[in-house]
Amino acid sequence: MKLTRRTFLGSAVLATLAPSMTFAAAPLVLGFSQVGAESEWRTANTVSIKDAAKKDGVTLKFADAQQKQENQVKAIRSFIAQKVDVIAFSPVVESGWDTVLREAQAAKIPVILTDRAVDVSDKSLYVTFIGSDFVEEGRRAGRWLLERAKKTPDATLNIVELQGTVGSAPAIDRKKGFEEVIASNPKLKIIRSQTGDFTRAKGKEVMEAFLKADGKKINVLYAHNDDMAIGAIQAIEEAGLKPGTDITIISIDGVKGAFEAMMAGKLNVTVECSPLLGPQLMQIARDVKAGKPVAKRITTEEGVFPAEVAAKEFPNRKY
Ligand code: GYE
Repeated sequence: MKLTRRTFLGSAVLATLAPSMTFAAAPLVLGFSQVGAESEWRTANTVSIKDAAKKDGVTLKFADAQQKQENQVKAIRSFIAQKVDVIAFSPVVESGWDTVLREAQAAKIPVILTDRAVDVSDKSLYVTFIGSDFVEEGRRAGRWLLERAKKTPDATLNIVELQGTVGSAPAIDRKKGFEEVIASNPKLKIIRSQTGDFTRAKGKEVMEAFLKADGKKINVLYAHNDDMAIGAIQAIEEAGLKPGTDITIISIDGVKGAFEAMMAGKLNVTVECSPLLGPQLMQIARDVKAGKPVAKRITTEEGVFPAEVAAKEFPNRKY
């Protein structure tokens, strides 16, 4: 009797366990090292990744590097030690990744780059790079200015530039694309260029220094992201000038704050850069885990939004 009962119970337990053991695959474990929380763009990017992981049942191990490469290297090493299925990260700067990426490769953990690129000679160190074409964003900013300059063909336009984080892919590429395009008009001159580290506080601080040095000579501000432009707008107002009128302002990202500034007449144009990479990242991570081939480069589709369309577009903005 006892035996039979045990056997019966045992098989009942087995019967309930068996389907889950056989059919439900273990959730994918994804280690993600984020740059930091330096901008509105970054906050939206983090939300997109966390939401997509939740929705897809992916176990996300999320680490914020506070804009420091050494923290990202530590996070990647800890993901390797934890034997996650896939590692993804948004590299704060382009160079200096070879060693840690080789460690991930030796541990047979695939690496996905999101948002920013790395500069490594061995491209097999990562499976794919999902993100924007930053050189093209810089060109779009430059093309908008070329058009605008046609209104004042005889005037020299003195440009000040607020660069993103030194050594980061978006700072290098947005500078390059912009310079490439404006080179066709010798009246467009970059008179000062300095980093504002992609933050409002630094954008304001550096713009104050630009204004102190050149004041009314400045005709155009090109900021590598909206947050720095918003910080600079404050500096311009505090200096008694009208942002968007006395100084034409061009920036990149297309966050809500930029649309609000455009609607207030203080920002002239924003070039879109989408932070909503979460759903795509989860899909690719699953494909990679399943051994499916993935494209080496997945480029985000983006537009340009001048102030004239800001009010109409604002309700459609998702970040
Ligand atoms: O433009 C900026 C952020 O890497 C594309 O980083 C991203 C940039 C974005 O801090 O706002």
